[in-house]
Amino acid sequence: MVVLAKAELEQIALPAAQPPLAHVRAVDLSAAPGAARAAAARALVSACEEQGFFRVTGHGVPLELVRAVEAAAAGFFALPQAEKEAGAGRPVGYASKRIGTGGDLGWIEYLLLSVTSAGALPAASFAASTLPCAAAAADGSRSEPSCPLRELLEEYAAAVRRMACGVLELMAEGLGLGPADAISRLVADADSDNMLRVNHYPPRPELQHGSLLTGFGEHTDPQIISVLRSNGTSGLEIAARDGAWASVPPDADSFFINVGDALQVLTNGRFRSVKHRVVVSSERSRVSMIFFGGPPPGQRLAPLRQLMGDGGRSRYREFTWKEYKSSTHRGSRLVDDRLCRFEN
Ligand code: GA4
Repeated sequence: MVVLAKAELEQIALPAAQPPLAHVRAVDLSAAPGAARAAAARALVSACEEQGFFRVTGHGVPLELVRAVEAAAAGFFALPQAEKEAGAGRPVGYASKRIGTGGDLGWIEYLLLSVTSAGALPAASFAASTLPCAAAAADGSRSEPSCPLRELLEEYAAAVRRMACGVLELMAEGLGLGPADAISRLVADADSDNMLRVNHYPPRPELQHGSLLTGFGEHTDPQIISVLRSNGTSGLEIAARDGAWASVPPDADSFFINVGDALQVLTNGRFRSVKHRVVVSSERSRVSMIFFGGPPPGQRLAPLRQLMGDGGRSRYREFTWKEYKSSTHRGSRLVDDRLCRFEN
């Protein structure tokens, strides 16, 4: 349950609903090699240039798996608060209403988890009873009992990571990069810093001040790519390059892809990370799951040489992912422009 004081509710009240996004580009990941795949690769590149955002169809992630994870996650969020809080942790674990360390609040509770290379979530990501069924293993005397939510999240993370790599391979093709894994290897590496976030936005409370609430405030994702899925409930909004906000129509079958800051750097600003936020206006709970594909901590980030052109100038100074990540987590507010500190 998310409980906010009146002053906190006022802080996250939003004035108005935004118009629906006129067109969300769709990219078919299952397009057959040849002309259809080349067209999909071009559509992907245009979408990244224009909006930093698109949806993928033909993604190969079984929808039964997705629905099973969503149902298990809803079961977790329905647990008594004390049980969920027992697994509270920073930066990974369960948390409610507080996002990051800069004082951001939202009408949200969530699980934030690290994903290991095989797509599995290490036990270390789950403080003893973060997940309902992990508690039984806390005495260490027995082998861990089966935990449906953990198992489903592992399976889901593995499937979505594979899909994210497929998207990045198609992207490399569209950008004319060789080798095919020029970008995807950064997310597929054994040390890649991938994360999974499961968000629960409870239905909007009765409000005296304004009728909308911020679920997750405006920000860009620091990673290379984010793969987002929600349970067919509205709330996601993205900002166009001119700053106008639009709501993304819910889609229960596709996955949405966000360009992150690190991809903006790799493409020397050709792709721009998309500003987005979540607004809570619905009578229905929204559950969303986001896979964040980040590079290994020591990975140097700089524009890919093949995208610089002759005599091209890098818009960013070189830095490591570890450097960027620690600068983004050090008390920064969601809304902050974090990349500007790394511009040349
Ligand atoms: C946004 C993307 C991911 O959810 C996240 C978030 C992180 C957090 O929740 O701790 C951050 C946010 C995100 C960007 C700026 C900093 C860090 C909260 C915040 C204020 C896990 C991430 O990597 O960056």
